Amino acid sequence: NQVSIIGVPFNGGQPQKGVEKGPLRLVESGLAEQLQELGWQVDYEANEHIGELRPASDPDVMNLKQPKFVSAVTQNVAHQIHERAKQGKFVLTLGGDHSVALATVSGVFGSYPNACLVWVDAHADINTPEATDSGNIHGCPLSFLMGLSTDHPDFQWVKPVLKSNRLVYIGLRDLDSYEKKTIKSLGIKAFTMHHVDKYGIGKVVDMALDHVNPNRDLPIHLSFDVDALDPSVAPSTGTPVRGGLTFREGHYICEAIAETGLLVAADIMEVNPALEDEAAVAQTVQVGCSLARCCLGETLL
Ligand code: DIR
Ligand code: MN
Ligand code: MN
Ligand code: MN
Repeated sequence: NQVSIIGVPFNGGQPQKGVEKGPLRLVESGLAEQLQELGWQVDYEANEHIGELRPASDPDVMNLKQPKFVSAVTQNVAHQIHERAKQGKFVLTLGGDHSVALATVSGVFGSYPNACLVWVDAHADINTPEATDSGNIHGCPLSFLMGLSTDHPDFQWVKPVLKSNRLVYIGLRDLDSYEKKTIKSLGIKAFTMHHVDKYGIGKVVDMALDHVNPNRDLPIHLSFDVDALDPSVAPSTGTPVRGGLTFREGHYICEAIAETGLLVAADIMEVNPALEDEAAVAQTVQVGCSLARCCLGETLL
């Protein structure tokens, strides 16, 4: 079994520096070796030069900040991911900010058009270029991938690969009003932290998979923003929100999805080694690595 680690050292989807250092920190802490230990053949693309795709001029378009830079990087990485997935490799993408999901979902669904997407995040990341308050594209990738934002000139390459019944959220607790309206009007299944409290994580993951993958026969892509975890578990991230998933709840999601045997791609996003002290960074990096290992079967017997 082969896994391609795709590092995407990119921060252009949000304003804080440092998230571009996430992938290298995860790899330097031994992730590739850990996956080899689990029996995987590992290759690694660091994408050290994607910063060179930054255009000389990149003014806001509609409300979006740095649209040309985000578009160029994500289109480039989407092709890499598409190629790896087409070869039957498990694609493990390390962010970078969550705008990089434009690349991961485009690449994975290009190879697996019938896949479903489990989005684990404090945020819904479904703002449109008109609706976004922040203008940060890491809050918008799902609107492009679902075809809700078709008129932005810089993102014409993004195909509406994702249907509303193939997306499920877990961990939400910080939504913009436009995002709430969209989730409701499209009938997107969303398990907020309220549902995790009410039902427990075991039942939530069962219900989530029952919704997007009722016969357990479709490929699964997991996109995990580490800010879904409580800030006491993953402190070094750009937009922490209190009241998040515990260490075990986060890991349980990865384990239970790995256990289906249907997981074909996973994203570990928004680890920012420039935020908080070195102990917090080390803790966040460790958690990122262990989530990735769980996705690749570490805790399966
Ligand atoms: C907010 C925050 N909804 C935005 N989004 C974040 O900027 O659109 N996503 N932090 O990860
Ligand atoms: Mn392609
Ligand atoms: Mn996110
Ligand atoms: Mn988030």
